[in-house]
Amino acid sequence: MITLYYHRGACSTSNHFALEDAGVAYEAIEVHLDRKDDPIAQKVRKLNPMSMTPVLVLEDGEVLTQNAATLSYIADLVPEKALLPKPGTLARAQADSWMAFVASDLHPVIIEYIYKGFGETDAERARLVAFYEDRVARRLIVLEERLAGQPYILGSAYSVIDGYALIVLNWSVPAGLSLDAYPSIRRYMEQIEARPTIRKVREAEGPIDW
Ligand SMILES: N[C@@H](CCC(=O)N[C@@H](CS)C(=O)NCC(=O)O)C(=O)O
Repeated sequence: MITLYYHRGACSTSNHFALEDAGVAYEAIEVHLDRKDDPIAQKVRKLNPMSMTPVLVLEDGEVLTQNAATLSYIADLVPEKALLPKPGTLARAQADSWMAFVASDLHPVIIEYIYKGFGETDAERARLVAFYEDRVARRLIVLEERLAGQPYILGSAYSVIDGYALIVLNWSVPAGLSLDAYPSIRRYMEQIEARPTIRKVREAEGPIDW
């Protein structure tokens, strides 16, 4: 059985979605990495010295980290579910490109957006707000345009990339980032949140305390 160590509402929850969609046998264990003496946190820190989730422990004890790898691995366990296009195809290369967009562009800029308030003077804060507004908007406009003409990032079918994008977009709430200018993104988030597998995972993990 695969074991997932996750933090509720963090990017690791997208792996919880993927395991549920894949329908494989798994155990999902919540970890609070900020709790120094917690035995599960200590174990996860050993498994991933960067002290981050997701951490997957595979049936043979092999450890796999990094969303782009863990999500692809889970999708490829069940090719019949088409949670990603077949490896080695151009469609898969395009999917990898969108996975990288979510992991390397969208994920960090929404986290960074929180820093916009860090300036010590009004002028510095205004400069940071303009800087981070521009950085995040450049990514969100790309996603908005993509979703204006199709329901999911890869087209008409849901993929593990969408579950990851949902989690990252959810952070707009604690980041204080308004998505009002992005109606297709808002529609997309509601649509994914309503999927039975996503709802099942949300219920299993419990409410998120932003
Ligand atoms: N590049 C990593 C990023 C993982 C990541 O950002 N994990 C966050 C949760 S979303 C985390 O564990 N943060 C804890 C920390 O930074 O201390 C990946 O794709 O797996």
